Amino acid sequence: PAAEPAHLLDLAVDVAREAGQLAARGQAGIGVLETKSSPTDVVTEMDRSVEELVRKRLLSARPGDSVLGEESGSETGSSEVRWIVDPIDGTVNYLYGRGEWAVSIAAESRGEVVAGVVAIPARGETYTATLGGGAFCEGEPLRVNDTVPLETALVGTGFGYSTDRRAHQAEVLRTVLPRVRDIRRGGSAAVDLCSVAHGRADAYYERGLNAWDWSAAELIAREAGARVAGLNGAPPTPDLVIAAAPGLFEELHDLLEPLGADTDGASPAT
Ligand code: LIP
Repeated sequence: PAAEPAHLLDLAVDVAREAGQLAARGQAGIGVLETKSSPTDVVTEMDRSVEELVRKRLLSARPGDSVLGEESGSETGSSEVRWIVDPIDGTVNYLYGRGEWAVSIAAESRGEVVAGVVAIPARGETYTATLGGGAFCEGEPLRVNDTVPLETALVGTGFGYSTDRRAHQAEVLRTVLPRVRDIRRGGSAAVDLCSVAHGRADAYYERGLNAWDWSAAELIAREAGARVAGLNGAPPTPDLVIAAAPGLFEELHDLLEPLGADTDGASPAT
């Protein structure tokens, strides 16, 4: 099948909305659980079922495609298109009945992300972008905030799950917090990147993400005018993702680099 970004996006939007409804129904049920399973099991279960639905829908529409998903890894097809899927990004928010979680689906064609959707069911907001075609929220065009000095920037970030990583992230934050307007820890990287695209935050950085967390939202932020990169302009990697309007991006980058924000800190002396 043809791999025009607009067609891939249409499919991704339909699938993300359907998946979002399934997940939202599941979230509503978490509060009334019986003791036979713990809430975290239920989230893991839901993560799997949502990813399964997304896979099924994408591959029945486009049988030769490949899929990389957070829950079940990669499945390789014969076409030039690969889908990158995070069924529920922001699982801790999901578990606690909060609204900041998203279904994220990106379409990559010959190794380049050409379409992306981040559906946020609890807010009734769907963010979309195609490569070169701009970024939108519910059809409204998005633009990042004008560049501001770091000291007046609202900066989103997030923390990894391992305690060693967190200790160093706290060290980095000790330096960053007094230098910015304020910090937000939203709990979903995909939503955080969309917030930069939407002007609801000026910048964002996080260490320890995976491609399924950032792929769709990176395109959305970029198409809205943000720079999204790791250190020294390299493409995002699990080491570090930074996003902000040009100018502010460099200021944040230059603060983070000497702090070793792309590392877990100095290894203990031997
Ligand atoms: C989460 C990220 C969040 C990060 C968490 C976690 P998940 O993804 O979106 O920004 O701080 O450590 O990785 O696990 O909810 O899909």
